[in-house]
Amino acid sequence: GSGKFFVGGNWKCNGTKDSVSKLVSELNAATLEPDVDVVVAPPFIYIDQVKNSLTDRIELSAQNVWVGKGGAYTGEISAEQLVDIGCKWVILGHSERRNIGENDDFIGKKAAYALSQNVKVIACIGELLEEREAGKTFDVCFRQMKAYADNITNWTDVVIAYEPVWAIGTGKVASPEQAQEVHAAIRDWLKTNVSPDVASSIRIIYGGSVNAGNCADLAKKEDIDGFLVGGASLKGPDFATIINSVT
Ligand code: G2H
Repeated sequence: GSGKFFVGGNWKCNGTKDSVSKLVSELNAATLEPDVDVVVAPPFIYIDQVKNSLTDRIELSAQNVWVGKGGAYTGEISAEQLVDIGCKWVILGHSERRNIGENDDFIGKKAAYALSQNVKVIACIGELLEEREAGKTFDVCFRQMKAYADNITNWTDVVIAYEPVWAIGTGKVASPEQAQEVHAAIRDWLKTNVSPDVASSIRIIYGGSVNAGNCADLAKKEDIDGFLVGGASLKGPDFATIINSVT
């Protein structure tokens, strides 16, 4: 793989002040491999609580961000506000947001603006089941990659998350071979369409039903540089097992 292993916990729209406090305690108590970048993404409303109680060993991510500078945008949160509270990352292009109307171009613009404010980006891509069955997996992933590439000039602060939609929250994890095949194709696409340097240095992480039991085999694959974890990131010990699956 490329660079340091990267594991993100996407808490999605889950939690209460109490459950968040319990999860933070579990994470603070866990022994984590030093050579792994670890990020958790709580719902916006709990980011500040987590930031103020979680070990600095783990960085904070948002699950979404506004496309430009803040202002009269009811219900939105700006990149400047993420910076203000010490939130260093944002997940963009998740299928659960594409599914409610965010398109490639809007996501690309969000990535560009976040990066301009020094908010790092976990850029998600991935095909639907019917797209995979129609043999369009690479077409879809490359189209989504192109929208990022049309907007991103500096890839240093970008991690790509390949999340096949059929594997998200379904318990149907991609096989290590299925994931590896797409990761290698994405890296190859970057080599041709962005640069060999970016292709070899960028982290490409896998997401979709990763758990404490299936992470080790996935982590062995050459082009899998980490994970974006949903359900299993809500359990401290399981999330720690996934983080420690690198070795
Ligand atoms: C995919 C993943 C985290 P889960 O969405 O982004 O969720 O691990 O629950 O499939």
